[in-house]
Amino acid sequence: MDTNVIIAIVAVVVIAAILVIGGWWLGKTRKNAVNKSTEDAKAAADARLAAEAKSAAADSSTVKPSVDSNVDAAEKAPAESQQKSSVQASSSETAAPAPATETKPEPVHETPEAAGSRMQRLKARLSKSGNPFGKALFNILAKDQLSESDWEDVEDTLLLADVGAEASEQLVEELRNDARIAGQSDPAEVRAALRDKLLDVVGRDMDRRLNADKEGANRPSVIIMVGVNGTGKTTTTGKLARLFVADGKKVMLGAADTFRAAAADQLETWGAKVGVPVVRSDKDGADPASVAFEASAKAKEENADVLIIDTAGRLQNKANLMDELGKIRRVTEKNLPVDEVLLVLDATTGQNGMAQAKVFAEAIGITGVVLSKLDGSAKGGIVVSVQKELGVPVKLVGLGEGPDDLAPFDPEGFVDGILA
Ligand SMILES: Nc1nc2c(ncn2[C@@H]2O[C@H](COP(=O)(O)OP(=O)(O)O)[C@@H](O)[C@H]2O)c(=O)[nH]1
Ligand SMILES: [Mg+2]
Repeated sequence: MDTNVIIAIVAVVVIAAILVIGGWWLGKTRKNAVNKSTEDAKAAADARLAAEAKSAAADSSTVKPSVDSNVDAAEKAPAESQQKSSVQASSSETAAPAPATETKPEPVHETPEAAGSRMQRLKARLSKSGNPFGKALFNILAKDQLSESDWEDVEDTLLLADVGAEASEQLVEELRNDARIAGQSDPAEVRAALRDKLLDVVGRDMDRRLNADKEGANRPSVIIMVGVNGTGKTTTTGKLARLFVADGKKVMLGAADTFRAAAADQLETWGAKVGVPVVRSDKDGADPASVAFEASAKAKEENADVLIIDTAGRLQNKANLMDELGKIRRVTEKNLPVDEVLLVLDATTGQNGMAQAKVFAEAIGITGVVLSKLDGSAKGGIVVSVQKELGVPVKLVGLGEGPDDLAPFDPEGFVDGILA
């Protein structure tokens, strides 16, 4: 064989060997590098998961951190995370002595807003809502020269706001004769004159206290709520219970609207929030008078300060109504005297609502009016007409659907609200 050929073969073999060995060595180092970076990444991930688990344990001893990381973290740092959760658990035990899982927790009752600040809110809400008849009156009266047609506008504004024909005429007459308005034309004086006259017509000196709040009231003092379906009786019963609770009184409710179990449920929800018991029947269509009887017996036995009985308003005619309400009243009076019958009237229904209200007033005899939904009404003048026509004061006003949106009616707050 030629020497050159031999040298070439050897060279090829040597190069091949170098390539094989080099490749093996390179592969090995790369694998090492990959392994190392995998391990680094794993270590970093473990550390992160452990940290997450720790902070989750710090946030809450009962809520679990996300499922997978929980397993890893428990492996990585079991002692630490367990220690942390047991500290959390014990500290939460000291904060709330009844653990949710073992004994039934005491329900946390809401603290209703006291009566005082509610009227302030009424004022603010009236001035914001579409109840602008006071403002409209002021804008007309503050003009320099009042023509006949301006005075007609004043009267129309009053009628539109449901002040009622008789009261509107009287008010216009008095405004025309007031020197502060006729004599022109300091706006502050015009406003003061209008405020005075409106206060007179709304009735600044009526006794608007609930009978239950008067000295020498019966104890338990019984209130029956009546009114057309949908006016807000049940809602008002719930809100009124809160007002009494805010005043430190022991309250009980009777669900004598037995047309649907849902009505009693609605009342129970209100009662539960402030810890007031509700006497009810579970049967749809049960005798409302028997619920009233049981409720009054229970209120007497448990020495409640106030019992409020919610009734239904779904009655076809006056005879029907007199029958049912009369019976509720009679059976209640076997246990306790009835101190108050409150008629709930929806302010947004205006004169239509008034006609129905009169039927209720005749059927049972009322001692006061709750004007509900005054927040959504431009007809605030109904305060004036309802008092004139039914002969009883507006005692409370509903200002919205919120639990504390019921306030004792305060004529000054009301007049300032509609003039603002
Ligand atoms: N905006 C407003 N809604 C009210 C007021 N009072 C009651 N409502 C709403 O009127 C509806 C009927 O109330 P409800 O108490 O069931 O009437 P009931 O049939 O007379 O018992 C409900 O949607 C209440 O939230 C109020 O003062 N303002
Ligand atoms: Mg109801």
